[in-house]
Amino acid sequence: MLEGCVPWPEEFARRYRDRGHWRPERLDERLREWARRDPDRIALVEPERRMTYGELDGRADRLAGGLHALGIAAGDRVVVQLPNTLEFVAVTFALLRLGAPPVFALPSHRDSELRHLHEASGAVALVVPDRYLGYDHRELARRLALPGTVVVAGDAEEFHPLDRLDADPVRTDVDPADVALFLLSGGTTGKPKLIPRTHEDYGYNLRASAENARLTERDVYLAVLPAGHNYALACPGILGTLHVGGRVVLAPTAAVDDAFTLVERERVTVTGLVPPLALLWTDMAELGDTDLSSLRLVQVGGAKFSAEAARRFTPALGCALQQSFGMAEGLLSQSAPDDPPEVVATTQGRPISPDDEVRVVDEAGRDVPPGEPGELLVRGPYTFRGYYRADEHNARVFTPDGFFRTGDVVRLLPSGHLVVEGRIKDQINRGGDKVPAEELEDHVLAHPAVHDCAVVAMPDPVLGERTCAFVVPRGEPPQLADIVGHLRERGVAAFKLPDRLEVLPAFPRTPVGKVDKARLREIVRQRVAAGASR
Ligand code: OOB
Repeated sequence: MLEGCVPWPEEFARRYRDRGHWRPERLDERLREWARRDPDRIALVEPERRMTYGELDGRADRLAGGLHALGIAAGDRVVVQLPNTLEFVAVTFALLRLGAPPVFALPSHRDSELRHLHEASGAVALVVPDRYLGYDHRELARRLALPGTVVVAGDAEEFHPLDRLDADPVRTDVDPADVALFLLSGGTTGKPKLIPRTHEDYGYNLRASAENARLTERDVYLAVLPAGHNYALACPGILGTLHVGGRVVLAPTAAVDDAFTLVERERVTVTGLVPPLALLWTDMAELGDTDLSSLRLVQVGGAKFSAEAARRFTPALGCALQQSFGMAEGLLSQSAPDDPPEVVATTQGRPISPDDEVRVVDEAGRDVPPGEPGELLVRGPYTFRGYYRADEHNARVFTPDGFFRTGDVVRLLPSGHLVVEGRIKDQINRGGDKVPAEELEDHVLAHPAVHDCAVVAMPDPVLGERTCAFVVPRGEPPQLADIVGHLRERGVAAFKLPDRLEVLPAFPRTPVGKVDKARLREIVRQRVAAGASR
């Protein structure tokens, strides 16, 4: 196991292998099998390009050879920030074959996040697109001037062009028990943490969710959400679809009209959305201008999907809905095909593995009575055992017997279904985008006109939540635009920028003297409800 990663205790690993959850198979092996069996089968589709299984397999091999020639070897980490493109998939398989785990950054990440990911992972290389949505990632790489190699998909300027990385494949000996890739946590304290996922555990993740979605080689999966996010990557997502020999359509952006065009043209059968997108899809589908008849299953998750929205969804889209409550750390709870419609509308499904162990506990860590809300703790065959190089943090977020404290508040119904009620972790869930409060507070505090800062969620009809920054000013109170400008200068991703600023002379405190965030949430909730705008 890669240094800095926490393995499962031997007895658990043995159990997961004995039960057939973990298989001695690397994440890239099925691709080879499909390529041999049916090389001309289409694996990937972009609006203007297609790639067969044979081509993808060959490209991944040659790319692995090229990356190796640049000095990237087994055990090295590589930060990958690519949009939903053929290159994303080819680079991912190349790195899996090399045994050099990719660390998936989101395309919306900027200087602050990329620098952190690079440092925290000790990466030896960075892979970026030339430009994406009008933003020049080469300039970003230039500004960051990180140690190591920079590879660019497209016009590489002074960097290494991805399309020229083409060399004979190298033989590597990757152990399926080892780390395959790193996902990012939504983050609560400080900077986002890295989540190691092994070939065995992640392979089970994608197989079990593919089974739950009844995914077959006839399915066409549309990747709308970022490819490097767990949801679109492997729940069952891109990797799950390729595992069963299906076809993956890569949407260049999340724009609804573009996605609808792709659904109609490519006869898409399955996709995954966050709730704000699901609302837009519902509205657009009700207009009836596009032929969506190929869709059989749409997953919605990443943030709470209300029961009302869920009830409208199926008639509008004419296909089944699957609620998905998941996390990069592991646990995945999804509606099953045989769940009655009301259960699908009102719950976030059931954990997908019979060996997922869930507990719901009160503040003292005691199990609450069945059906009562409490914090969800989880342990299981695809739930990680520790963040990368984070012993102190791990000691806090795991129980001594290895349950991960999710920070989510849920109810566990007698049927085994979970209902997400809220969260105790200090994070804003902005329509599926996770904004870690403390990280943002640290950035805001660096503004000269800010004496103190507390970031909380405020209700929003579309995104579910938006971000409100409360500040205690130092002298003349700052405006929202000042704070946003300051955050942009510091290279903070756009989805983390506060939507609203509230200025207070002092913060309310809890009896022990901590900032009373519950009170702040209440203040902004009332002000939003009263229509007060600032
Ligand atoms: C997914 O993964 P992450 O890592 O971006 O975020 C995980 C967190 C959860 O701990 C929970 O707080 C929230 O996102 N969440 C939901 C939810 N799905 C995720 N909260 C309420 N209802 C839901 N359905 O977001 C993710 C990963 C795999 C599949 C689906 C979502």
